Amino acid sequence: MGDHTHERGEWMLSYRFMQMSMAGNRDGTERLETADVLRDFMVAPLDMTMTMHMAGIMYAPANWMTLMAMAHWTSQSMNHETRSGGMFEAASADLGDASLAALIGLKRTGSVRAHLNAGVSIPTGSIEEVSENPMSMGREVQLPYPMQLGSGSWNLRPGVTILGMSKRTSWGLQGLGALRLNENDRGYRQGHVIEGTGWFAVRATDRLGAHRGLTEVVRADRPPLTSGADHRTQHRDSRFPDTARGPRSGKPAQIDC
Ligand SMILES: [Cu+2]
Repeated sequence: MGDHTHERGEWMLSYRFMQMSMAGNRDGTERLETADVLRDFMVAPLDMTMTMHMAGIMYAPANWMTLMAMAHWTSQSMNHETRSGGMFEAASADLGDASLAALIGLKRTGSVRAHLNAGVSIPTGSIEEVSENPMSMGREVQLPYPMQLGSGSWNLRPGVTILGMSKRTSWGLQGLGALRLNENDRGYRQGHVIEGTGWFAVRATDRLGAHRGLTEVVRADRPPLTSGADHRTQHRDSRFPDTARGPRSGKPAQIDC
């Protein structure tokens, strides 16, 4: 997000699609069997899939400043197993938190460039997602943290991006934070996030290149909710490498005017 800037007067519309799936539970770096989780909790999460559609608009009012607005729509579902052996699925889908940012050019010429990311995210995503589960006796109850669609808080998104380019290759490094400014109206605040991303691309044609990224997210999280393993604060802390590989369009579904 916010990995490039524009020249004065340029517009860009973008659409990105992301799909993610994960499975299993860990204690620290150690893998846990579902039975291990169910020894301590009434419910164990099994796997989760998430689909995200992201739309963005960028405009540069000056060469040194690019403005950006982004919104996304998320759909996610998680399978669970209960201590008594029952299975159930929880799902949620709607808008997530929107964001606004200004990208301020620090070094705008030469083969290595840099800009600051000054952003804010707006709590447009729901934190009121509910559903029935086998223990709720027909009542709809609050879904666990990872199934909520927004943070519920206003967040600062400060960051810095460094870009390098030559004729056939380009690379970038970006550090981006999410600092949660307020406790949300359900009485919790998500953990602050620090994300580091690096990428390297070789240009095969003008439009297509290979891309490899690494993201590290550090979270310090939230208060316990109820009896499920994914409702607990300390079980949502993470620090993980997230690698993406594959062809990436140099200009992803965008219209420049
Ligand atoms: Cu752009």
